[in-house]
Amino acid sequence: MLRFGEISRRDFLKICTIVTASMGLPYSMVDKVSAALKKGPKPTVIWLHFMECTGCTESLLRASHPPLARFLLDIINLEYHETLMPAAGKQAEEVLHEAMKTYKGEYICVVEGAVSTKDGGIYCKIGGKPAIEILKEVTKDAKLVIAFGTCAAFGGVQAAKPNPTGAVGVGEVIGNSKLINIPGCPPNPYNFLATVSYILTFGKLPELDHLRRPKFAYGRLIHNHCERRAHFDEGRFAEKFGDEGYKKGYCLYKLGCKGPITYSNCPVQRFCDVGVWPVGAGHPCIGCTEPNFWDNAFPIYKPVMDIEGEK
Ligand code: FSX
Ligand code: SF4
Ligand code: F3S
Repeated sequence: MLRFGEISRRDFLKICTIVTASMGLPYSMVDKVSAALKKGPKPTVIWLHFMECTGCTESLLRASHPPLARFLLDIINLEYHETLMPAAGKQAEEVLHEAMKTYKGEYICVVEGAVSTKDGGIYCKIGGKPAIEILKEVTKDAKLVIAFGTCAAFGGVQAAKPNPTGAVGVGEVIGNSKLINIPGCPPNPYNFLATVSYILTFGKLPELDHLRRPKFAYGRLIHNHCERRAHFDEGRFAEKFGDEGYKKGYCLYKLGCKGPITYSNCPVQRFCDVGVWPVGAGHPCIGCTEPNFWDNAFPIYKPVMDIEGEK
Protein backbone atom coordinates (compact mmCIF):
# COMPACT_ATOMS: atom_id res chain seq x y z
CA MET A 1 0.00 0.00 0.00
CA LEU A 2 1.39 3.44 -0.97
CA ARG A 3 1.58 6.15 1.71
CA PHE A 4 2.39 9.86 1.49
CA GLY A 5 2.38 10.96 5.13
CA GLU A 6 -0.71 11.80 7.16
CA ILE A 7 -3.21 14.47 6.23
CA SER A 8 -4.12 16.92 9.01
CA ARG A 9 -7.70 16.82 10.32
CA ARG A 10 -8.14 20.41 9.19
CA ASP A 11 -7.10 19.64 5.61
CA PHE A 12 -9.23 16.50 5.61
CA LEU A 13 -12.35 18.44 6.59
CA LYS A 14 -11.54 21.25 4.17
CA ILE A 15 -11.33 18.82 1.25
CA CYS A 16 -14.47 16.99 2.45
CA THR A 17 -16.29 20.32 2.31
CA ILE A 18 -15.16 21.03 -1.27
CA VAL A 19 -15.93 17.46 -2.32
CA THR A 20 -19.42 17.65 -0.78
CA ALA A 21 -20.11 20.87 -2.67
CA SER A 22 -18.75 19.27 -5.87
CA MET A 23 -21.35 16.52 -5.56
CA GLY A 24 -24.03 19.21 -5.41
CA LEU A 25 -24.85 18.38 -1.78
CA PRO A 26 -25.58 20.95 0.94
CA TYR A 27 -23.07 21.88 3.65
CA SER A 28 -25.14 19.92 6.18
CA MET A 29 -23.93 16.72 4.46
CA VAL A 30 -20.23 17.33 5.16
CA ASP A 31 -20.35 15.35 8.42
CA LYS A 32 -22.01 12.37 6.72
CA VAL A 33 -19.46 12.41 3.91
CA SER A 34 -16.43 12.76 6.19
CA ALA A 35 -17.74 10.02 8.53
CA ALA A 36 -18.27 7.65 5.58
CA LEU A 37 -14.79 8.33 4.23
CA LYS A 38 -13.20 7.76 7.64
CA LYS A 39 -15.18 4.60 8.35
CA GLY A 40 -13.50 2.18 5.96
CA PRO A 41 -12.74 -0.39 4.80
CA LYS A 42 -10.87 1.55 2.14
CA PRO A 43 -11.50 0.34 -1.39
CA THR A 44 -8.44 -1.11 -3.10
CA VAL A 45 -7.35 0.69 -6.25
CA ILE A 46 -5.15 -0.55 -9.09
CA TRP A 47 -4.13 2.41 -11.23
CA LEU A 48 -2.99 1.82 -14.82
CA HIS A 49 -1.17 4.17 -17.20
CA PHE A 50 -1.35 3.84 -20.96
CA MET A 51 -0.96 6.41 -23.79
CA GLU A 52 -1.01 9.78 -22.05
CA CYS A 53 1.07 12.69 -20.78
CA THR A 54 0.51 11.82 -17.08
CA GLY A 55 -1.07 15.24 -16.64
CA CYS A 56 -4.04 13.51 -15.03
CA THR A 57 -1.98 12.16 -12.15
CA GLU A 58 -0.06 15.44 -12.03
CA SER A 59 -3.28 17.40 -11.64
CA LEU A 60 -4.13 15.23 -8.66
CA LEU A 61 -0.75 15.10 -6.99
CA ARG A 62 1.33 18.11 -7.94
CA ALA A 63 3.21 20.00 -5.28
CA SER A 64 0.84 22.93 -4.72
CA HIS A 65 -1.79 20.48 -3.58
CA PRO A 66 -0.07 17.95 -1.35
CA PRO A 67 -3.16 17.59 0.85
CA LEU A 68 -5.12 16.28 -2.16
CA ALA A 69 -2.72 13.37 -2.57
CA ARG A 70 -2.81 12.67 1.15
CA PHE A 71 -6.60 12.87 1.15
CA LEU A 72 -6.77 10.37 -1.70
CA LEU A 73 -4.45 7.96 0.08
CA ASP A 74 -6.50 8.41 3.23
CA ILE A 75 -9.70 7.18 1.59
CA ILE A 76 -8.38 4.47 -0.75
CA ASN A 77 -5.90 1.63 -0.51
CA LEU A 78 -3.66 2.30 -3.52
CA GLU A 79 -1.94 -0.99 -4.34
CA TYR A 80 -0.47 -0.24 -7.74
CA HIS A 81 0.39 3.06 -9.46
CA GLU A 82 3.38 3.11 -11.82
CA THR A 83 4.14 6.82 -11.39
CA LEU A 84 4.15 6.70 -7.61
CA MET A 85 5.37 3.27 -6.63
CA PRO A 86 9.05 2.72 -5.89
CA ALA A 87 8.97 -0.78 -7.39
CA ALA A 88 9.83 -1.22 -11.07
CA GLY A 89 10.16 -4.01 -13.62
CA LYS A 90 9.56 -7.54 -12.43
CA GLN A 91 8.91 -6.43 -8.86
CA ALA A 92 6.15 -4.06 -10.05
CA GLU A 93 4.59 -6.84 -12.15
CA GLU A 94 4.49 -9.03 -9.06
CA VAL A 95 2.80 -6.28 -7.03
CA LEU A 96 0.13 -5.95 -9.74
CA HIS A 97 -0.61 -9.65 -9.93
CA GLU A 98 -0.59 -10.07 -6.18
CA ALA A 99 -3.08 -7.21 -5.80
CA MET A 100 -5.33 -8.64 -8.51
CA LYS A 101 -5.32 -12.01 -6.76
CA THR A 102 -5.79 -10.73 -3.21
CA TYR A 103 -8.59 -8.29 -4.04
CA LYS A 104 -10.23 -10.25 -6.88
CA GLY A 105 -13.70 -8.95 -7.67
CA GLU A 106 -13.34 -6.14 -5.12
CA TYR A 107 -10.89 -3.63 -6.51
CA ILE A 108 -11.44 -0.44 -8.47
CA CYS A 109 -9.34 -0.13 -11.61
CA VAL A 110 -8.46 3.46 -12.50
CA VAL A 111 -7.13 3.94 -16.02
CA GLU A 112 -5.22 6.91 -17.36
CA GLY A 113 -4.45 7.16 -21.05
CA ALA A 114 -5.82 5.79 -24.30
CA VAL A 115 -5.44 2.22 -25.54
CA SER A 116 -3.85 1.27 -28.85
CA THR A 117 -5.94 -1.21 -30.83
CA LYS A 118 -4.16 -1.24 -34.20
CA ASP A 119 -1.86 -4.14 -35.13
CA GLY A 120 -2.71 -5.99 -31.94
CA GLY A 121 -2.07 -2.90 -29.81
CA ILE A 122 1.71 -3.04 -30.24
CA TYR A 123 2.08 0.75 -30.07
CA CYS A 124 1.76 0.75 -26.30
CA LYS A 125 3.43 -2.05 -24.41
CA ILE A 126 4.28 -2.36 -20.73
CA GLY A 127 6.56 -5.17 -19.59
CA GLY A 128 6.44 -6.47 -23.17
CA LYS A 129 2.65 -6.82 -23.12
CA PRO A 130 0.23 -4.68 -25.18
CA ALA A 131 -1.79 -2.26 -23.02
CA ILE A 132 -5.01 -3.63 -24.50
CA GLU A 133 -4.24 -7.07 -23.04
CA ILE A 134 -3.30 -5.61 -19.65
CA LEU A 135 -6.54 -3.60 -19.65
CA LYS A 136 -8.69 -6.66 -20.38
CA GLU A 137 -6.85 -8.75 -17.81
CA VAL A 138 -6.98 -6.21 -14.98
CA THR A 139 -10.53 -5.00 -15.56
CA LYS A 140 -11.97 -8.52 -15.81
CA ASP A 141 -11.95 -8.95 -12.03
CA ALA A 142 -12.48 -5.28 -11.11
CA LYS A 143 -15.69 -4.23 -9.39
CA LEU A 144 -15.59 -0.82 -11.02
CA VAL A 145 -13.49 0.88 -13.69
CA ILE A 146 -12.84 4.62 -13.67
CA ALA A 147 -11.43 6.15 -16.86
CA PHE A 148 -9.62 9.20 -15.55
CA GLY A 149 -8.94 11.86 -18.16
CA THR A 150 -10.17 12.33 -21.71
CA CYS A 151 -7.56 9.95 -23.16
CA ALA A 152 -8.88 7.06 -21.07
CA ALA A 153 -12.50 8.10 -21.50
CA PHE A 154 -12.59 8.85 -25.23
CA GLY A 155 -9.10 8.41 -26.72
CA GLY A 156 -8.18 12.08 -26.32
CA VAL A 157 -5.20 13.56 -28.13
CA GLN A 158 -3.94 10.11 -29.16
CA ALA A 159 -7.17 9.45 -31.06
CA ALA A 160 -6.86 12.68 -33.10
CA LYS A 161 -6.90 12.15 -36.87
CA PRO A 162 -5.26 10.23 -38.45
CA ASN A 163 -4.98 8.22 -35.23
CA PRO A 164 -2.02 6.08 -36.35
CA THR A 165 -2.13 3.77 -33.32
CA GLY A 166 -5.88 3.10 -33.39
CA ALA A 167 -6.20 4.79 -29.99
CA VAL A 168 -9.56 4.42 -28.24
CA GLY A 169 -11.01 5.02 -24.81
CA VAL A 170 -11.44 2.25 -22.24
CA GLY A 171 -15.16 1.77 -22.92
CA GLU A 172 -14.52 0.78 -26.53
CA VAL A 173 -12.41 -2.13 -25.31
CA ILE A 174 -14.26 -3.37 -22.23
CA GLY A 175 -17.80 -2.01 -22.73
CA ASN A 176 -19.67 0.34 -20.43
CA SER A 177 -21.23 -1.90 -17.81
CA LYS A 178 -18.85 -1.08 -14.93
CA LEU A 179 -17.32 2.11 -16.30
CA ILE A 180 -17.36 5.71 -15.09
CA ASN A 181 -15.73 8.36 -17.25
CA ILE A 182 -14.13 11.43 -15.66
CA PRO A 183 -12.87 13.34 -18.69
CA GLY A 184 -10.85 16.54 -18.99
CA CYS A 185 -7.34 17.05 -20.28
CA PRO A 186 -6.43 17.10 -17.50
CA PRO A 187 -9.55 16.29 -15.50
CA ASN A 188 -10.38 18.31 -12.44
CA PRO A 189 -9.01 16.32 -9.47
CA TYR A 190 -12.06 17.23 -7.39
CA ASN A 191 -14.34 15.51 -9.89
CA PHE A 192 -12.41 12.31 -9.26
CA LEU A 193 -12.35 12.72 -5.48
CA ALA A 194 -16.05 13.62 -5.44
CA THR A 195 -16.94 10.54 -7.50
CA VAL A 196 -15.02 8.19 -5.20
CA SER A 197 -16.44 9.97 -2.14
CA TYR A 198 -19.98 9.65 -3.49
CA ILE A 199 -19.57 5.91 -3.95
CA LEU A 200 -18.11 5.50 -0.45
CA THR A 201 -20.79 7.67 1.16
CA PHE A 202 -23.88 6.31 -0.58
CA GLY A 203 -22.75 2.83 -1.60
CA LYS A 204 -23.87 3.36 -5.20
CA LEU A 205 -22.74 5.11 -8.35
CA PRO A 206 -23.65 8.74 -8.91
CA GLU A 207 -26.13 9.41 -11.69
CA LEU A 208 -24.31 9.27 -15.04
CA ASP A 209 -25.00 10.94 -18.38
CA HIS A 210 -25.13 9.11 -21.74
CA LEU A 211 -21.31 9.28 -21.90
CA ARG A 212 -20.96 7.65 -18.43
CA ARG A 213 -19.89 10.95 -16.81
CA PRO A 214 -21.19 11.86 -13.32
CA LYS A 215 -24.00 14.34 -13.86
CA PHE A 216 -23.03 16.38 -10.82
CA ALA A 217 -19.84 17.39 -12.65
CA TYR A 218 -20.77 17.12 -16.33
CA GLY A 219 -24.49 17.79 -16.29
CA ARG A 220 -24.40 21.42 -17.42
CA LEU A 221 -22.92 23.33 -20.33
CA ILE A 222 -19.94 25.52 -19.49
CA HIS A 223 -21.74 28.31 -21.35
CA ASN A 224 -24.64 28.19 -18.88
CA HIS A 225 -22.56 29.04 -15.84
CA CYS A 226 -19.70 31.04 -17.33
CA GLU A 227 -18.82 34.35 -15.72
CA ARG A 228 -18.74 35.96 -19.21
CA ARG A 229 -22.28 34.84 -20.07
CA ALA A 230 -23.88 38.26 -19.46
CA HIS A 231 -21.56 39.67 -22.13
CA PHE A 232 -22.63 36.95 -24.58
CA ASP A 233 -26.29 37.68 -23.91
CA GLU A 234 -25.72 41.39 -24.50
CA GLY A 235 -23.63 40.81 -27.64
CA ARG A 236 -20.35 42.03 -26.18
CA PHE A 237 -17.49 39.99 -27.65
CA ALA A 238 -13.71 40.08 -27.77
CA GLU A 239 -12.95 40.15 -31.50
CA LYS A 240 -9.18 39.68 -31.15
CA PHE A 241 -6.84 38.71 -28.35
CA GLY A 242 -5.76 41.92 -26.63
CA ASP A 243 -8.45 44.23 -28.10
CA GLU A 244 -10.62 46.50 -25.94
CA GLY A 245 -13.33 43.85 -25.53
CA TYR A 246 -10.76 41.27 -24.52
CA LYS A 247 -9.28 43.61 -21.92
CA LYS A 248 -12.76 44.26 -20.54
CA GLY A 249 -13.38 40.52 -20.06
CA TYR A 250 -16.02 40.20 -22.81
CA CYS A 251 -17.24 36.85 -24.11
CA LEU A 252 -14.69 34.72 -26.02
CA TYR A 253 -17.22 33.14 -28.40
CA LYS A 254 -15.79 34.84 -31.49
CA LEU A 255 -12.33 33.61 -30.52
CA GLY A 256 -13.56 30.03 -30.81
CA CYS A 257 -14.86 29.26 -27.31
CA LYS A 258 -16.40 25.75 -27.20
CA GLY A 259 -18.23 26.50 -23.93
CA PRO A 260 -21.64 26.41 -25.70
CA ILE A 261 -21.11 22.75 -26.72
CA THR A 262 -19.06 21.46 -23.77
CA TYR A 263 -20.43 19.86 -20.61
CA SER A 264 -18.34 20.44 -17.50
CA ASN A 265 -18.27 22.25 -14.16
CA CYS A 266 -15.01 24.15 -14.88
CA PRO A 267 -16.47 27.63 -14.21
CA VAL A 268 -17.51 26.63 -10.70
CA GLN A 269 -15.08 23.89 -9.70
CA ARG A 270 -12.03 25.62 -11.20
CA PHE A 271 -8.42 24.51 -10.88
CA CYS A 272 -5.41 25.05 -8.63
CA ASP A 273 -5.18 26.88 -5.30
CA VAL A 274 -6.01 30.22 -6.91
CA GLY A 275 -9.23 29.03 -8.55
CA VAL A 276 -8.45 29.58 -12.23
CA TRP A 277 -10.02 28.01 -15.31
CA PRO A 278 -9.30 28.46 -19.04
CA VAL A 279 -12.00 31.03 -19.88
CA GLY A 280 -11.41 32.88 -16.62
CA ALA A 281 -7.72 33.11 -17.52
CA GLY A 282 -8.54 34.57 -20.95
CA HIS A 283 -8.44 31.56 -23.26
CA PRO A 284 -11.46 30.08 -25.06
CA CYS A 285 -12.56 26.66 -23.86
CA ILE A 286 -11.35 23.99 -26.33
CA GLY A 287 -13.91 21.43 -25.18
CA CYS A 288 -11.50 19.03 -23.52
CA THR A 289 -14.18 17.01 -21.68
CA GLU A 290 -15.91 15.85 -24.86
CA PRO A 291 -15.29 12.94 -27.27
CA ASN A 292 -13.15 13.84 -30.33
CA PHE A 293 -12.17 17.04 -28.61
CA TRP A 294 -8.86 17.47 -30.38
CA ASP A 295 -10.39 17.22 -33.88
CA ASN A 296 -13.39 19.31 -32.86
CA ALA A 297 -11.19 22.01 -31.29
CA PHE A 298 -9.88 23.02 -34.72
CA PRO A 299 -9.93 25.56 -36.23
CA ILE A 300 -9.21 26.55 -32.68
CA TYR A 301 -9.95 30.29 -32.85
CA LYS A 302 -13.02 30.15 -35.11
CA PRO A 303 -16.55 30.42 -33.64
CA VAL A 304 -18.34 27.05 -33.38
CA MET A 305 -21.13 28.54 -35.50
CA ASP A 306 -21.90 32.05 -36.61
CA ILE A 307 -24.10 34.14 -34.38
CA GLU A 308 -27.13 33.52 -36.65
CA GLY A 309 -26.73 29.81 -36.03
CA GLU A 310 -25.05 28.68 -39.27
CA LYS A 311 -21.97 26.46 -39.00
FE1 FSX B 1 -4.67 12.50 -21.44
FE2 FSX B 1 -3.82 12.03 -18.79
FE3 FSX B 1 -4.67 14.92 -21.14
FE4 FSX B 1 -2.53 14.18 -20.25
O1 FSX B 1 -3.11 10.70 -17.94
S1 FSX B 1 -6.37 13.57 -20.62
S2 FSX B 1 -3.06 13.85 -22.40
S3 FSX B 1 -3.73 15.81 -19.34
O2 FSX B 1 -2.33 12.95 -18.90
O3 FSX B 1 -4.41 11.15 -20.22
FE1 SF4 C 1 -20.07 31.02 -23.38
FE2 SF4 C 1 -17.43 30.90 -23.85
FE3 SF4 C 1 -18.68 33.23 -23.91
FE4 SF4 C 1 -18.29 31.96 -21.61
S1 SF4 C 1 -16.72 32.82 -22.94
S2 SF4 C 1 -20.19 32.95 -22.27
S3 SF4 C 1 -18.56 29.82 -22.26
S4 SF4 C 1 -19.05 31.50 -25.33
FE1 F3S D 1 -11.34 21.89 -20.74
FE2 F3S D 1 -12.93 23.83 -21.50
FE3 F3S D 1 -12.84 23.13 -18.98
S1 F3S D 1 -10.90 23.41 -22.28
S2 F3S D 1 -10.74 22.50 -18.71
S3 F3S D 1 -13.55 21.88 -20.68
S4 F3S D 1 -13.02 25.20 -19.78
